[in-house]
Formats: sequence, structure tokens, C-alpha cells
Amino acid sequence: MPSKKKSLLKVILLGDSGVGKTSLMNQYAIKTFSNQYKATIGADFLTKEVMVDDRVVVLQIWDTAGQERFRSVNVTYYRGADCCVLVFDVTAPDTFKSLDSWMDHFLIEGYPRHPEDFPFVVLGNKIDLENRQVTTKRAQDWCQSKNNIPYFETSAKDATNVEQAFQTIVRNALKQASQGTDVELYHDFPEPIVLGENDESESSAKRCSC
Ligand code: G3D
Ligand code: MG
Repeated sequence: MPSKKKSLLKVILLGDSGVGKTSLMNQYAIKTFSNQYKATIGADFLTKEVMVDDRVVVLQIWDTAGQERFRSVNVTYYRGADCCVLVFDVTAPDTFKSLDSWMDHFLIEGYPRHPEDFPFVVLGNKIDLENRQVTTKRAQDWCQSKNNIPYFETSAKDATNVEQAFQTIVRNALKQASQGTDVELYHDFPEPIVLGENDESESSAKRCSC
């Protein structure tokens, strides 16, 4: 009989309002890009099942759902995170400058067990737009200065690099979770409750709100 045990990984998206966090999550998990998405209040997450080296990993991708607009991300959002994805908009330099403070906020408020080697991934989003203002080099330099954080340039709109970025996110989250300190890693857990009338997922993505 197949084992019901699965790996549950929690990934959180952080960055200024408008950089494309929700769009990236939707593009990756349910392969849609919609300008119609309306942020809900409170944290919001999607789950997606992915196969990594013959085993099923359930990825919970948490979206701030509007809290970031007021820089008031609830610390419960950070709890138990296995990877923190910092997102900025390559056409908006201020969103790039904010990465430092988002990172600090996570490290201070989130109390990760190993802050010195906690996995971050940086995404420079909206590369489909013409008016880029943050160069690749500038972003890479920043990432290098922060202990070599992996950096991807993405477009949630046309899906450029989204899959590739999430592969790295999953691998790094898995590495973090399997360092022996994450008791959540293997456990039976209930199927997520799907809210809303239309389950858009012919894929394995499901949305929950809390
Ligand atoms: P957020 O969740 O970080 O606040 P959203 O950001 O995902 O809500 O995106 C904010 C706006 O940027 C949305 O447009 C969205 O369609 C757009 N956007 C997100 N990612 C991309 C991208 O890769 N390319 C382009 N061209 N636009 C993107 P609106 O018009 O709804 O504000
Ligand atoms: Mg959003």
C-alpha cells in the first residue's frame, strides 16, 4: 500500500505591494495570469503537489494578500516557513530598495531557527515590460552580498522563468526542512479545504484562505 506520508513545505512570498507576488503564485500553481485578481484580507495560500526525486512534496505557497501594503505582515505568516521568496519589480527601483527591509523583517519577526543560512530566493519580476530600471547586475550584486541568494528574472505575465525559479525554491525549501529540525516535514495531514465554487485546478493546486 502506498505511503500516505508527504512532505509539506511552506514557502512565503514577500515584497512591496504591486510587484507581482499574487500573479507569480497563480502563474506557478494554477497557470493563470489575471488582471482581475482582487486581494483578499489576511493571508492566503495555494497548495501544489510536486514530484521531487520520486516523492510527492506538497508546497504551500503563502501570499500576503494585501497586508504588505501597510507593512503590517502578521508574524504568523512567517511561522514555519521553509523558504522566503523576496519579490521586486524590475521597473520600480523602490521595490528593489525595499528588499533589505523585507529580509530584515522576516529574520527579526519570523525567528527562523538558522537565520544565518535560511534560504531566500529573489525574483526580479515583470521583465516582459520595456521600461526596466533595475539592471540584472545590480540585483545580482545585492544577492551576492547577501550570502549568494539565488536570483531569477521572471514574468508572471508570460511565465518566463517561473517554473525554473520555483524548482530552486522547492529544492532549497526541502534542504532547509530536512536539516532535522523541522518536525512538520513528514506527517499525515488532511486534504486542504477548497473554497469557492469553481475549482480552477485541473492541476493539483488548491486555494485556501484564513
Ligand atoms: P502583488 O500581489 O505583489 O501586490 P499583483 O502584485 O500580482 O497583484 O500584481 C500587481 C500588478 O502587476 C497587476 O496589474 C498585475 O497584473 C501586474 N503584474 C504582475 N506580474 C506581472 C508581470 O510579470 N508582467 C506584467 N506586465 N505585469 C505584471 P494591475 O493592472 O491589476 O494592477
Ligand atoms: Mg497580492
